This record gives sequence, C-alpha cells and structure tokens, in this order.
Amino acid sequence: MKIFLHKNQLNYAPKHEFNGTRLKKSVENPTRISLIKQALKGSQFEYTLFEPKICDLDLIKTIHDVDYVEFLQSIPDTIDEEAPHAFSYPYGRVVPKESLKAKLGYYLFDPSTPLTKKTFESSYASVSSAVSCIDSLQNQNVAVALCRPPGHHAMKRVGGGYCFFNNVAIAAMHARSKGKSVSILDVDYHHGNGTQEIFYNTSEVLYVSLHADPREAYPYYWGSKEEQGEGEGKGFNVNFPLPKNTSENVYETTLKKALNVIADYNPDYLLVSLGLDIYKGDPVGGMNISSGFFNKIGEEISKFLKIGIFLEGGYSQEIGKCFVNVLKHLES
Ligand code: SP5
Ligand code: ZN
Repeated sequence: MKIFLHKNQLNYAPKHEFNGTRLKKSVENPTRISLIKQALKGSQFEYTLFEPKICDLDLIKTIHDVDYVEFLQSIPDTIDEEAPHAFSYPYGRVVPKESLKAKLGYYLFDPSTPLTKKTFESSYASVSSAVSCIDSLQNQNVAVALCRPPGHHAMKRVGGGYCFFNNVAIAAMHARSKGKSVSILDVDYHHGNGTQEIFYNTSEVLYVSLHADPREAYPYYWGSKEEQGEGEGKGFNVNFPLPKNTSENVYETTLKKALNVIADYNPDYLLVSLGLDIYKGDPVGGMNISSGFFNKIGEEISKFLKIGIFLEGGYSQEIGKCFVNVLKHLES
C-alpha cells in the first residue's frame, strides 16, 4: 500500500491553542504522524511511504478563494504564533488590506487554529499528499494520504478547526478533473463543515458524513440532517448526526446506512475523510468506540473498488493503532 507524506508537513508545530477558556497545549501537532508511523512499523502490514511532489498551487485555488490562499502564503517570517481576537466571518463589511490582526480574524473562523510562519508550507505539502494519493489510484485500488494539517473544516475562504486547506475536497476535484465520479465518506468525530460548504451547491461530489450532533459538539453550526445541499447540490449532502456517546452498535448500523447511500451512487472513487477522534480515549472527541472497532470500519469500506484514505483528526495516543486497524482490511 502506498502512503503519502511530505516532510514539510511536520514543520507546522503550534505550541498552544485556545479552548474557549484558557490556552492549552496544542493537540494537532507533528507527534500525531510519529504515532502513526510507529504503529505502521509495529504491524505486519505491508506499506511504502512516498514523498509526494509538491502539486500545482492552482489546484488549491480551484477550491479556495485566491485571496485566502495568498493570505496564508504571505504570512510574514517574523511571526511566532498568532490567533485572531475578533472574527469577521460571515458578517463583516470591511475587507482588511493591511493589519495582520484584522486578516487573522477575516480568514479564520475559530481561535484554536493558530498560524505560524510554517502554516502555508505544511498545509501546501498536506494537499500535495492528497493529490498524489488521487494520482496513484490510477494504478492502485487503495492509496493513503497522511494529511496533516487536516482539512475537512477548511471552508472556501476561511480556515478553522486545525484546518487550512481542504485536502479531501481538493483531492475530489482533482479526481473529477480526470473524469472520475467521487463520493466522500467523512467519519471524523466532527462534522466536515468545510467539505459540506464547498460542495453544497453542486452535484459534482456526493458528501456523506457521520459525526457528533452539532447541538452538542464542535463545529456547532453545521451538520444537521436537514442540510441536504441546495440547487444542483440538493440530495448530494447527507448528514448522519449522532449522540456524543454513540455505541459501536449504533455506529455500525449508521455506517452501513451511509455506505448504502454511497453504493447507490456507485462512485468510481470512494474518498474517506478518516478522523480517528471517535475513539473513546480521544481528548477532543470520543464516542463510545474502542480501537478494535476501527477494524469494522476498514471491513465495511473495503467493499468499494477504489479507495483513497485521507487523514483528518485523531489526537489520542492510540491514533496509530486505530489508523492501522482500518488500513489492515484494505488491499492495494
Ligand atoms: C480536524 C479536527 O478534528 N478538528 C477538530 C477541531 C476541534 N476544535 C476545538 C474542540 C474543542 C473541544 N473541547 C474538548 C472537549 C473535551 N471532551
Ligand atoms: Zn475531528
């Protein structure tokens, strides 16, 4: 199995995030990748790590607004770690032209996604892993992108939820440009508000998500089952909100329903936004789900022919074990 990871993805290493009450140690850090690599090494599983070539920046601009991309690209080298103290999205009327502080709050939707001088470099490399993953599906049935920073919260013109560029959305559009039909299954604990927004008005991509109910979980303002897409996109957005403490039984039944929706659509490529934060020991998410249950997720998705896996969240010490438990069931 080919697994894509670019070394620059490790350069973004924020120290702190604001959790609404106080600053705490950042959980979305390069250690997550080390834990996954460690678990891969310790397993019987056969894989090869590839460094992707850095992709064309225009691919990112097919999904994200050019000014947002250029803002991230222009973060001065002099900053240490910055987060907004006021937010403009979506109601602000003034477009900031100069103040970095103002731009931070214009281009981010939450305070727990700090910018460092390495944000752009790492996020661009993360997208590159996702794009290479799609390219390799030409010759493989399964490919994996160890995306970090993650992507599914990143919206067209704002970042948030530890995400800057929407890796899976860019990957999906890249696959569409090669004439492939695509569905995204998102099993991260959190709703992928960015992926939903990006494809909300189009039938280009079928987006199906299982996640903690937004009435009680981040990102709070998106992810109800009433959100089904609009215009041409009507019916192409399918949300399965679940209670925070969902059991393995309920999760499995819901996952089968979600996969039936995708099977009916019969996409050439199934792209999985694979967050591992439904695991019960996760410090940011955590449903009533054991690390062993990830085997079940692997078995269920293995029924599809061509599968791209994209890392999203997952912040526990067991992230590697959960990840490998999914991959074990996929052949390439
Ligand atoms: C990609 C991804 O998984 N992003 C998640 C972003 C979550 N950001 C803030 C979450 C605040 C959670 N509060 C913790 C409750 C602990 N039980
Ligand atoms: Zn998550």
